[in-house]
Formats: sequence, C-alpha cells, structure tokens
Amino acid sequence: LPEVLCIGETMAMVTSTDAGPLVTAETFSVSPGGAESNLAQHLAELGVRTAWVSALGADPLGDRLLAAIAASGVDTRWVSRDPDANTGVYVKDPGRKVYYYRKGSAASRLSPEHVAGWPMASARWVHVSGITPALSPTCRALLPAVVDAARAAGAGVSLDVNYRPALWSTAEAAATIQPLADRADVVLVGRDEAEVLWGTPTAEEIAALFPGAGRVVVKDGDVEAVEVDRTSATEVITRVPARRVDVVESVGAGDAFGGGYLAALLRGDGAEDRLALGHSLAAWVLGSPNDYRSGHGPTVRPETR
Ligand code: KDG
Repeated sequence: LPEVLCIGETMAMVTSTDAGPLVTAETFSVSPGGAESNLAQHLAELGVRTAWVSALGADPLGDRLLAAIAASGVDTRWVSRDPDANTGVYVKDPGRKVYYYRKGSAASRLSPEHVAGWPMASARWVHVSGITPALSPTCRALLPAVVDAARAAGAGVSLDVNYRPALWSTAEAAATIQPLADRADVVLVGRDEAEVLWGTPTAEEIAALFPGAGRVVVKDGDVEAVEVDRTSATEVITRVPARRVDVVESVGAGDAFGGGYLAALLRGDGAEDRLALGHSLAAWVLGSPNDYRSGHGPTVRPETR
C-alpha cells in the first residue's frame, strides 16, 4: 500500500514543442499537468511508495495521463474514471500564459464522499494543494474532509498553497487557503504568492499566518528556501540558498521542490538536507520546458551551491 497519497486534479497539458506561440505553432505535445501528480512522480522516483488520487474522464486523454503517471512508478489504483465528465485540459503558451479548459472536469466533481474509498487508514502522509478548493464547491469541501481523515489515520498532511490567479480572486483564495494550511503539518508556500495573498513579505511573517502548522517552508525563487519548524519546544529557522541554474521554464519547479523536501522529511533528514534536496529537484525541473522532468533518479544528492 502507498505510504503517501497526493490528491488533486491533473489535466492534459498541451504545449507547442517548438516553444512557438499558440497562434502559429504547428506541433504540440500532450503530457500530465497537475501539481499534485508532479509531486507524486518525484516522490516515486525518489523511492517513496506514492499514490496519486484523483478522477479523470473516461476518455482517451484520461487513459493517456493515467498511463504516463503510472509509468513513473506512481500507484494509480485510486484514480476513478467519471463517465459523465471530461478530463481537464490546460494549454501552455510558452513564456506567456496558461489557458484552462477544466470547468466541470472529472476532478472538479470530486467531493467528500470519495474519501471513504481512498486508502487513508494505511497512509503515512497526505499531500494536497490550494488549487483543489478553487475547482468547485464539492472540491472546496473535499480538503477539510481529507485533513480530518488523515488526522484520524494518524497521517501527516502537507499543503502547497499553489495560488492560481486564473481560477479565483486573491481575496477568496487568501480567505480559503489560510485556515486549511493552518491545519497542515507542512505548509509549502512561495514567498511571492504569500505576498500577493496576504501581504506578508518575509518568511517569519508568512510562518506567522499558520500558527497551527508544524513546519512552514517558504520558497523564495532563486534566492533561498526557509523552513520555520515549531515541532519542538523552541522554534528553529533554517535557510538554504537556492542553487544557480539556467532557467528554461519555471512551471513545476515548486512541485519538484516539494517532492524533494517531503522525501527527505519522510526519511528523517535534517532541515538543511530537506531544503537542499528540494533545491536539487527544483533545479532539475527548471532546466526543462516541461512541468515534470524524470531522470533525477533515486539517489539525487541534496547539494548546496
Ligand atoms: O505546479 C504546476 C501546475 O500548476 C501545473 O502542472 C498545472 O496543476 C496545475 C494547475 O492547476 O495549474
């Protein structure tokens, strides 16, 4: 059974293979686009038994995404197929914008009733993101139910804030995500997105938004990552500078960071190694035009620069 469950929508990500603009590009690729399944694929490659839990349409795009994610070693047994809805689609205009075609998608129809069918009781850790509550009212109700079930099972919970401005307003996202994140054991958040959502510019102020969370990890792009850890009697703040990398495309780097960080946490690494493994995986994905990049292998080292 999987140790880690990553729960959330994955879409068919369509992007031009020659990095040309959408209006004129002639060749396109289709691959999985989903923050939680990206993270699941990194965890699986790092040797963590991981399931991606979601819903897809009973359509060929759904077949394709399922096969691709399973090929990364991720357990997909708990991905349901909805005969009455499509797999969501996401079109990336490289360097410009993303376009979502996901309203009414199979994953947007997930609801708290689905949780009973998922292997929560045996899970050690559950990962979710702030994208899910933006998808529909039933998805908004899903995350509190997932956190309740994880708590009942004694599993840890991580939440990546993942603010997606195309899905909802800043005010709505800020008010919805904050109390959810406050219930997590690990909050992963970009410094820039926290500043947009809550007006908090520093890691210490960001961590103070989630007093109930054991660890808050603030990712500050090419500067550093900071972990504020309150799981022991005294708060411990650890900062590790980001590695120098030539950035090809940044989408998916946060998911990679999260995968590296969580894998290190689950195997008992210390704070510096947790952040450094996050940086290593983020650097790997920053060097690729895709949201997910395989091939870092299970033994990638948590190097600092
Ligand atoms: O983190 C990368 C994701 O944003 C991308 O893969 C698509 O999940 C996605 C979303 O909802 O934007």
